[in-house]
Amino acid sequence: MVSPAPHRTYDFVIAANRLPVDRQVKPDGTTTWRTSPGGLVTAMESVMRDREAAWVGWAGFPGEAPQPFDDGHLRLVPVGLSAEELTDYYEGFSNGTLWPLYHDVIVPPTFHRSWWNVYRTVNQRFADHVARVAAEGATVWVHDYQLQLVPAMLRDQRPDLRIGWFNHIPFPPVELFAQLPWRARILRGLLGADFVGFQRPDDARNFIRSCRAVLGATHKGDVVTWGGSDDGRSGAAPRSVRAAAVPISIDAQGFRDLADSPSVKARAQEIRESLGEPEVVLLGVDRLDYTKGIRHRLRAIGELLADGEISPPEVTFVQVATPSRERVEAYRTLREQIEGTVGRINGDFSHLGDTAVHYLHQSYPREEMAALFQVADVMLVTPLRDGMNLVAKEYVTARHDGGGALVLSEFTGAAEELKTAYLCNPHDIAGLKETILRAIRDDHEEKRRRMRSLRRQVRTYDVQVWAQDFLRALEVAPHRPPRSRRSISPMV
Ligand code: GDG
Repeated sequence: MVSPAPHRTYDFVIAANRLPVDRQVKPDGTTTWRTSPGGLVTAMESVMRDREAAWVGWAGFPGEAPQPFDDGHLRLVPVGLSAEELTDYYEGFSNGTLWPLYHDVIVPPTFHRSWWNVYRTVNQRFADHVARVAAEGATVWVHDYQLQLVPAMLRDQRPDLRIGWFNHIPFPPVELFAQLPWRARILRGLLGADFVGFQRPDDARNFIRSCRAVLGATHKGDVVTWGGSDDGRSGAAPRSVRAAAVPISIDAQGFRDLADSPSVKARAQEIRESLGEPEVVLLGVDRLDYTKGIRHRLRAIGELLADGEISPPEVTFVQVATPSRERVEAYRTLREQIEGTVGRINGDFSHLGDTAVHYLHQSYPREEMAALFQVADVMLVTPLRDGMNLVAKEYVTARHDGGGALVLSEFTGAAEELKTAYLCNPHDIAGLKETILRAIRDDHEEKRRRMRSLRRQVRTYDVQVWAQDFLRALEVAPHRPPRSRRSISPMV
């Protein structure tokens, strides 16, 4: 990785909270960067092939930002964040305010003016970095809820840019969004974009309704028109922004190749043996997050064990709960609750050598994930709310042998596409238990039929298609306001 001449600008710029690389510090103190494997990097590779691109993001550690550097064709531009800024902007406003508010207030969101102030400062810093590296007329793709003010902050400095924003998480109904003390500022921030993309049509509709109710914007179909400016002055030239669903997916071919490799297949066999060759392996894989419905899932499993419907060693449940946001209070409480429940279930239903619930609070390499998916006869994806849920798509892709069964919550973005999964409402514990039993007991042919259709869906609409669709939508997004149809009085 070499640092080229300064002041270069790029036709395509990505802004995301994190850079797609991790810093490695060697024993001798020197540092190198390793590309973090992930869907977003692969997706971006497919749309960056023919153009010089820059990626603006936090480097993953507090303090001064390292100098920009190149990784192949990609220019990486680190944004510096102090430890205090990380506490207020990332753990605070992003994960303590926005995350719960945008996920149906499963836990109560916390509102602190000091967090909001730092969120604004950090968003401005991201916008300034993008403004410096973007070439005249460049395309800028801003990602996710951490950077909702960036589109307008960028538009102010660089009206020449074509700006898109994609929300990886749900956008809440206006009845919930309206709780946010800074609701109007967030919407004005997003309306600096030309195109805003969401996981589900309902998210796009929620956004449009919020623009109408909170700002008094007008809309025609999926195009919102609003005539104010970021600081609330009226009289600025009206802008039109299109809001639509462009659901994210996975690198299906890459994941299939990984799952198909001899080492992953051998590892899958090894895992099955180490579990004692059960007849049925149930699996859950989630970041340890209250949105993922792990407690509801454990409740259903505990009751199925108590009812005698399932029991080890024939049936065993493996739950991987990847450590996440451990400095945020709600996550620490959740971990205690889950670990208490797993302990109780195992105390009541495990026997020496036969464990009812294998609970793993660890992070694993992707190869291990692919092997675990192949071991799972029934995959339990039961979030209370989830923007998409890539685990569901990875699971069906890993099961290229045609086996397996997917139990999927209706409250995931994935449920919009994966319609032949065993769909469930995770709040309905009786219904969830029945669905799990059906997924275990249905005949082989019925399961294969369902999995075939799920695999086809993920193979056809993969992450490369997603990225191309997003950029196409951004390219054709309107410049001029159409004649508006409906307008109502704003809330503020
Ligand atoms: C947000 C939205 C949306 C998990 N544990 C390990 C590991 N993982 C991988 C999974 C999957 C990814 O992390 C998790 O993706 P999800 O989609 O399930 O969830 P979020 O992290 O909440 O992501 C979500 C997504 O953005 C994309 O737009 O789908 O709704 O909340 O790829 O396999 N990977 C490895 N080790 C682990 O221990 N290597």
